Amino acid sequence: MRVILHVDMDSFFSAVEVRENPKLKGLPVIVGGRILPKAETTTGESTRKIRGVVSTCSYEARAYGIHSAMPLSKAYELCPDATFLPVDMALYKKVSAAIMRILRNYADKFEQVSIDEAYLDISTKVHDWNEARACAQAIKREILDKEGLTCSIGIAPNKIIAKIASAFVKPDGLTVVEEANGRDFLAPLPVNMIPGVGPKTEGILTKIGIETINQLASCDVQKLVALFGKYGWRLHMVANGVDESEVEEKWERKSLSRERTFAEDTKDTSVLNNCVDVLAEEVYNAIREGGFVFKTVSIKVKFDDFTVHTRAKTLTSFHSDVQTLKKAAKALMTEFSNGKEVWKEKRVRLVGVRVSRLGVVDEKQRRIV
Ligand code: TTP
Ligand code: MG
Repeated sequence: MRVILHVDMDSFFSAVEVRENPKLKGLPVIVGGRILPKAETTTGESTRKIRGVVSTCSYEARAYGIHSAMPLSKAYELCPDATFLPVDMALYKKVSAAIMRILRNYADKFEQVSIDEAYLDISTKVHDWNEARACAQAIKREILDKEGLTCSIGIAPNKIIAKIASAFVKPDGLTVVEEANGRDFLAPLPVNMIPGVGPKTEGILTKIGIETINQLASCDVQKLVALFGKYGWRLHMVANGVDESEVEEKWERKSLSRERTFAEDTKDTSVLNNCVDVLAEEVYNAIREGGFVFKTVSIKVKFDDFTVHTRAKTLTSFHSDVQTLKKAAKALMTEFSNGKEVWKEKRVRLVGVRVSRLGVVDEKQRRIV
C-alpha cells in the first residue's frame, strides 16, 4: 500500500506576518507591497501609483475577492482598509526551513515542492488509512505548536490525488482519500482542480463539453491526444486517478553530467565538438526532467594517458535552455583545444559535459530556490 501526504501551508506569507504581529489576527492582510492605510495619508493613495501584485493574502482578505497575482491597485480598490505589507522573503524562508525539518522527520521519502509545500511518502510507517490520518494530525499539531501556523493535508495512494485532496478542504484541512475511493473522489470535481490545468486547458476542454474530472476520465484518450499531444495522455491518466510518480528528494542534487568514452581515441576537433553537442543535449534532457536551472557549465577531457582536464564557465544568471548550454560547452571546448600545449602528442579518450550550481524553479513564485 502506498500512502502519500501532500502538505500545503495556509496563506503562508500572510500567516507568518500575522504570527509575527498577532494584532493582525482576524483581519484582511495582504502581502506584496506596503501601502499606507488611508487614514495615515494626507491625500489618500492614488491607486494609479500603486505598483506590484499580491503575493498572497489572509483568508479574511480573500472574502473581498482578493487573490495571489492580482494587481495591488485592484486589491486596494477592493479593500482599502486591509493591512498591506512588503514581502519579507528572508523570514518566510527561515520559517519554511523549520517546517520542512519537522515534516522530513515523519517521512520515508520527502520532496519539497515549493516554499510552503511538500510530499511525504509514509508507506512503511503506517499500516492503514486510520494510522495515516493520525500521522497527519500529529504533523498538524507539531507545526502549530512549534511554528504557530496551520496547514492543509491531503492523504492518498499517489501524489496527484494527495495534492488535489490537500486543496479540497482549506484552511486547516485534512482530507483522506483511500485507495478504493480515488475515482469517486475525483469524479465530481471541476477539471481545474487538477494541478497544471489553467484557464487555457480548461477553455479547450469546456469547448468539447468536458467540465468535470469524471467527464475527462471517460473521454476517448485519442481525442485528448489530438488536442493536447502527450499531455492528453497525462490528463487522462490523472483523471482516472493514476499517478505512479515517486516522492523524491530533488533539491539535494548539486550537479548533473554526461560523458562518453570514444571507441577510438581521437584528435579530430569536429568529432569532439559533435560529441559535446550530443552530451549537452542529454544533460539538457535530464535537467528539464528534474525541473532544474543551471548557472555553471563545465567540460571534461580525458587524454589517452589518462590525464584529466576540466574547464568551467559560470554564467551571470540561471538558465534552462539547451542553446545556452550548448553554446557555453562548445565555447569551452574551442578554448581548450586552442590551448595547444596540453595536446602535443595526445589523443582524447573521453569527453564530458556537466552543469552545476543548480536551482529548482519554484512554480508558484516563478523563482529559483
Ligand atoms: P500557495 O500555497 O499557493 O498559497 P498560500 O499558501 O498563500 O495560500 P493557500 O492557503 O491557498 O495555500 O503559495 C505559497 C506562497 O507562495 C504564498 O504564501 C505566497 C507565494 N506566492 C506568490 O508569491 N505568488 C503567487 O502567485 C502564489 C500563488 C504564491
Ligand atoms: Mg499554501
